[in-house]
Amino acid sequence: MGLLENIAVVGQAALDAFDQVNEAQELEKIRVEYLGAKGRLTELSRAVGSLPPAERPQAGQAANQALKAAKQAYQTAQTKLGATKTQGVALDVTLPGRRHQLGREHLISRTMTEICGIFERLGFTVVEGPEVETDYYNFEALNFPADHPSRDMQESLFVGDKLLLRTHTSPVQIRTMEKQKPPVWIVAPGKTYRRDDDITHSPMFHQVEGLVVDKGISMADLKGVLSAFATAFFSPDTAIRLRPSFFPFTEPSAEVDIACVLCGGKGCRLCKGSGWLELLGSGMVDPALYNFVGYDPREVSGFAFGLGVDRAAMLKYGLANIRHLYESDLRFLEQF
Ligand code: FA5
Repeated sequence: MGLLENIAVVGQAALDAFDQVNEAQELEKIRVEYLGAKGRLTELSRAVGSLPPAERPQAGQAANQALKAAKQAYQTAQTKLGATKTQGVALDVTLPGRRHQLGREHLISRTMTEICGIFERLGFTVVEGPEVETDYYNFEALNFPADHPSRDMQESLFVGDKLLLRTHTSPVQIRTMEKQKPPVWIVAPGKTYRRDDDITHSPMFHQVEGLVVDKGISMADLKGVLSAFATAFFSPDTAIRLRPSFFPFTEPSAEVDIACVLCGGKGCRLCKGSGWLELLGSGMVDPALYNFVGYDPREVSGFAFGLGVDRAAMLKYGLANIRHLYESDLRFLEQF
């Protein structure tokens, strides 16, 4: 067999071998056999130099072509084996599964749901109102006259002329009474906004408003309902007290305190020695409000309250700083 013929035969054998190989170690062996320093194709192309000058160009060209084709076939085989290897890993059914981490309700949402659930069991219905509110519903119809200093109690964030981010959930009282005749037993949860920012006050926070308007409602009903709430939410022996206060839309008004969750009323650092912690604002609905919604104050009476959800969560879970609730730090959130 002449050199030219030899190159053709060995070249084809190399191509076939690279085409059929299906294992990386085998591929390396074939590479060494044909393309290594002493490989069969390498030796053949080296032999071209010992041919008579007239035969060299043709044999040289054939040897180069065979080498090039074999190298290409080698690369193709390498890629094919690499891809199969990756595919094998992806399909390895013996590997342990990856566990998906389950999320959970944020502490605020959970507290809100829990609070509303307690009131629903007491016969209240849950309603909602807008977070961007008009001056009329946030203040005027709640008996805050324009330019009255009582508006200063709430650090309002205005977003337009007579349009603001609601400072409390009390506007839902008016919106509900406009739509519905007594009896009314509602709670209204939602976000509220004030220009406040310290360890117990956040610019965005949450309230649950409560409103009852019915025949013969008295302050005893207010105290009974809020006492039932406090014992269900905190613990069965939680005492409450009503402390005189002022809100333009309730008369009389009362702050409701609960016995300190840490010392039970004896006096400690948390309650600053008083034995009590402030929980919410409340009072008997001021009859002036009934004029805005067309109720007859001789027929019905009612009470209302506004509970800080963030405050309730802080008291229940012993949180020292309200900002923990809004920093999205999983190390904090995953504790609850
Ligand atoms: C009110 O907002 C009245 N609308 C409550 C009310 C409703 C009274 C119905 C009478 C009848 P006050 O401004 O006190 O009241 O806020 C109520 C509660 O919201 C506070 O006790 C406190 O728990 C919470 N709160 C107020 N401002 C903030 C704040 N910046 N960050 C977190 N909680 C707050």
